Amino acid sequence: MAKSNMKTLYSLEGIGKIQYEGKQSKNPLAFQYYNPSEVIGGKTMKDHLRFSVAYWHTLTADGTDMFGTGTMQRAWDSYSGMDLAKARLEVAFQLFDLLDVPYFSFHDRDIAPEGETLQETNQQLDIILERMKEYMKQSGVKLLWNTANMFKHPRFVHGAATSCHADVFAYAAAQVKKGIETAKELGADVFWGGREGYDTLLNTDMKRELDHMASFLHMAVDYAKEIGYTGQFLIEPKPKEPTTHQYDTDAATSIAFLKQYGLDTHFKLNIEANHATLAGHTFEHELRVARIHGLLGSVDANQGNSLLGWDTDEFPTDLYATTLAMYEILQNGGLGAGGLNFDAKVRRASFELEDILYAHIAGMDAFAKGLRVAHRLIEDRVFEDVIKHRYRSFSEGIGRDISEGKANFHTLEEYAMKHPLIRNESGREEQLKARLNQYLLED
Ligand code: XLS
Ligand code: NI
Ligand code: NI
Repeated sequence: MAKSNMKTLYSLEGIGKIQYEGKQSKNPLAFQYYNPSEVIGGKTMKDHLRFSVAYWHTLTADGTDMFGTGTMQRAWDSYSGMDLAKARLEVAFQLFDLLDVPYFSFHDRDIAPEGETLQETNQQLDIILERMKEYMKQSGVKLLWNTANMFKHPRFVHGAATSCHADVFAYAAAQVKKGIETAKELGADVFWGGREGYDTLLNTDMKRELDHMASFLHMAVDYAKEIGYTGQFLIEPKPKEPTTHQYDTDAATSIAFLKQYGLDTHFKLNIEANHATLAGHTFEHELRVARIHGLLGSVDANQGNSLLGWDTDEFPTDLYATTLAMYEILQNGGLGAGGLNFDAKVRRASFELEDILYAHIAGMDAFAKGLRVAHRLIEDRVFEDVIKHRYRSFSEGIGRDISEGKANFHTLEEYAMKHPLIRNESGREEQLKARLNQYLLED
């Protein structure tokens, strides 16, 4: 593909590929912890972490917030329409190259503008997808997942698959059909509920909406089968925002929904850190819930702001969170076809182009550090041994009977009567947190 003079235009001139320089480095355009080729536990860091750039935050978003207009200084914004879409695509692959990330993700509407009709929208999308395929081939960068934006346009005011209007359901189906075709061509597919929830029960038939959502997802599974798409479908839990109550509130709720409707063999979860905390859980809790059900598919790597009550989608820099997240991911045996997708945006006041690089470097280093620490914690069985010891009463006597399903209320009552003295032991929470700190600081 012909290169334009956009490199200069985008002011990335002079910035070379970001290199690993080690933790003593003071160079803000270098990695201190992320050393892609370094092998940890038999796998390179690059293969463990499978980083992905989120197109919508990094190439498309302009810094608009509830009170103010865009602030981002993006030279490519001088274009409009399809020219803008093409310019963003070009700069996207320059960024992927500089950061050496192996994956990216997008919503259909971030990469190409909507036309007057669905036909025109699809045509515009195809033009960009064709080019994207070319760039992907040249660079080796792959698509982690694509998804349908079914929340921005006013037609989705009442939701998409859970809209009260059948025409919207049909439109959404057409959009996801195209998304599955795209995924078959380029990558995986993810469903984020968008506006799948309700604002007030006074006008809502909850049972019907849940049934509709399930039948929508079954149709997606059927269509995938029909066209021979074998990638992974993902559901991304989120508790609120934009609707007051989202149906995919958290991992446990999403799993119950998938099981209730016989969808759990077709879908896994894409766990997002900021959605976890919005739901009143820790990131590691949501990962654990998904993991123990065998449904951890992929991760949206970001963080929230505990002082703000909304989805701030900040770049992840909290080392406790990245360490405990990597702990879950390693215990899961990795993310399979999933990855760590930076569903994160630079702050509105970080409006210069370089900030995109600093932000990704910060996130990549935070997860690289988390990986190193989590790997050592697991190798040294720091928590495993404590946990094993803590539950030891279930490996002998009455405890073993309970574990092996040999106990019943009669035998347990008899036992309880005979053993009136119960001796509990300390949970040692503070001591364990100090151990975690020690590992974090040592590495
Ligand atoms: C928004 C979601 C969104 C999904 C993809 O809160 O996190 O960005 O990841 O639609
Ligand atoms: Ni997300
Ligand atoms: Ni989010």
